[in-house]
Amino acid sequence: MSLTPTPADRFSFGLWTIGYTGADPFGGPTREALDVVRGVEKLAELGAYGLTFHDDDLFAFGSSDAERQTQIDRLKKVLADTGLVVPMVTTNLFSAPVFKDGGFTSNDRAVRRFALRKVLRNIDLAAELGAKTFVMWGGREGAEYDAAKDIQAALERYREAVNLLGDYVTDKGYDIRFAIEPKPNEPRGDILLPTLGHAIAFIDTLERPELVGVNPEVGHEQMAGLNFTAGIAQALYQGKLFHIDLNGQRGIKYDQDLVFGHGDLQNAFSLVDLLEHGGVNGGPAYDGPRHFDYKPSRTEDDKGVWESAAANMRMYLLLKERAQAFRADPEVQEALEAARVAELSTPTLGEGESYDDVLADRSAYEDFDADAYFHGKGFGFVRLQQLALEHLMGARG
Ligand code: ASC
Ligand code: MN
Ligand code: MN
Ligand code: MN
Repeated sequence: MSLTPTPADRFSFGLWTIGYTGADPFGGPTREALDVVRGVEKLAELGAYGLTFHDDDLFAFGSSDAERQTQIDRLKKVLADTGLVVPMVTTNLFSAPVFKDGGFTSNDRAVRRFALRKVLRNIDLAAELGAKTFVMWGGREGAEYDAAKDIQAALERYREAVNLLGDYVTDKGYDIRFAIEPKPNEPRGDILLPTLGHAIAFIDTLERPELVGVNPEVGHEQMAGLNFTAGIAQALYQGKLFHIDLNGQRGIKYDQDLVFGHGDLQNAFSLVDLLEHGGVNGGPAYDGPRHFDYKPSRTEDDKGVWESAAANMRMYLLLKERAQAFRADPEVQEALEAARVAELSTPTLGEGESYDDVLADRSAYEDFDADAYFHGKGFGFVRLQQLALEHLMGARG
């Protein structure tokens, strides 16, 4: 397997990631602003296939129509010159001061209407550029104080907004689906739809649920102490993994946006295994872009920015290589068998069985000796985990 990224790997990057200048809440920028043309050229050189962006990454908030168009034209030209594509577009409803209490769910109705217009305009641009996914990260949709936000009303306004956007793309005939990106907190004290589970439940309440899925970010779920791979498995199972944000995070703290694999490496390994191979028992794999939403650390210079961009792709490919070796190892297959991992796909009920049959089955209860059942036998999960980690460490095959 080649460790050199090519467009066939479908790696994409946010313009805000490679363009991050290092500004944080405690200090200003440590690097120069990045021009979109140079950004696309560098990504193409490194073997990426796609660029994604927020409207405000490409043309500053408040740009005139002419300034906006100039930037769109410059982007289109460099895309044509390099062959890069724009698989996803998203809207910035969090940086401008007007969004300080949110966009779709600001307590202020005029702000909500402005947010809708900003998003509708950006959907037209997404369609024009051929993007198939439109991400909505509601970073400011939340609150610090319980009394300050009626969460039920906020969810209703969120619903109203997403329903309207669904009507819009349907009426316009755009081939675009939406992906909600959950995050538990930061920049708000608490953010609406804090985890992918909350988002999937919310999507069920929409008028066109088939148009809406999730865009989970590694670090965002891990900030809530959750197992990202397990969450992704549920999103795949429910047909809702429309897009993904890969990066690294080390535990429950501020959103680190490290290079993919530079946080919880074990979870990154199981994630790549799942994305590439699907469930062990045949559950779906992921076929969308491998999108990186990381921040080149503030300590890095321009050279370090591109080294870190390349590191994301290399980490993914290395993990993919290790996951393939793990799956191909006969000892792993034997350990999986011993751990009865495949047995979980055997239905608990027999063909056509009802609760009456289960109730009539004495072997299931009356004659089932729960105390003696395992006779001191374990599942051997630790052996399996050791084999996984040895593959991850390159100690086998
Ligand atoms: C996004 C997205 C995020 C945020 C963040 C902005 O579109 O996926 O996680 O915006 O990267 O800094
Ligand atoms: Mn993040
Ligand atoms: Mn993200
Ligand atoms: Mn982010």
